[in-house]
Amino acid sequence: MEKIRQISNELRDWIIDTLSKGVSPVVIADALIKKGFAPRFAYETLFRIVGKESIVTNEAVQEAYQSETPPIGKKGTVISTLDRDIKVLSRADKPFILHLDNVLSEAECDELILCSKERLLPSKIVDPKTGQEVTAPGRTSKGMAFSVHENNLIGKIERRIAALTDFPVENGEGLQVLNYDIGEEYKQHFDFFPPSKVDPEKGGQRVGTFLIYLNDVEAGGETVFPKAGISIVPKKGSAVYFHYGNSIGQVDRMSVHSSVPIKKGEKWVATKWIRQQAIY
Ligand code: PD2
Ligand code: ZN
Repeated sequence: MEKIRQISNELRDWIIDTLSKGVSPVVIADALIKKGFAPRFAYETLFRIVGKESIVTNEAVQEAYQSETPPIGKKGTVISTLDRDIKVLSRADKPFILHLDNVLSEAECDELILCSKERLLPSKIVDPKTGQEVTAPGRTSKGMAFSVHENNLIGKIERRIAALTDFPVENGEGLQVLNYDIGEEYKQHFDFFPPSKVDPEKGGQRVGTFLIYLNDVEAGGETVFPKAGISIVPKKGSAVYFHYGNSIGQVDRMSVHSSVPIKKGEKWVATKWIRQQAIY
């Protein structure tokens, strides 16, 4: 039987995780060989990971992510914007996740829902092979996108997000509104683009996501970061900012996340994806 000579990113993450729990590299190499890996490849891969060298995976080659605290993480526990003081509820550093209260007023949440209701369509994902947007069984919500500064409300929210994150409005994609009904979800994914699909002419890679909860959900619908052990319960007007792109162009695979199925009620969120540079 042909021996395996490439590992997936998931398997590489598993190896790193297992090594960090103190399991000996020899035990892990044995496990890989039992799974059908060529022995020499299994050992070389492990030595590279232990020595923090880059290894060939079936996606892209990347050194271990060097985490950096984004500007929003250096602002203390109450962050002032032009028109609002915003309280930090909790934070994690690796991956970087900041949970914020009171980012939008109740009236702003209601107005966003009202403006987007008539424009909802089935949500799409970026196909990692083609870079094209396609519908997928892992993302069952409906959604729509506003254009940048489409109206006064959108402009006000964009300026608030820019003041909070220190990323200019021009680095932000159009604000998206998503609506999940009972059973609807967004399975585990990354928000950054597959590195080979990054367009340097259009702002480059995504580096952070600003996600605002527009309503309270009766049951389910949490945003879950399994590698951080964090689950954010939607609360009207609150938000979560997670940062996964550093200044040397690496992306943080610890930022993997999902929106779990709605059990009761419905869920509305607004998402702003932020790029390395200005998009337009
Ligand atoms: O709706 C959410 O909680 C959620 C979770 C994960 C949204 C996204 N990702 C997204 O829009 O990328
Ligand atoms: Zn996401």
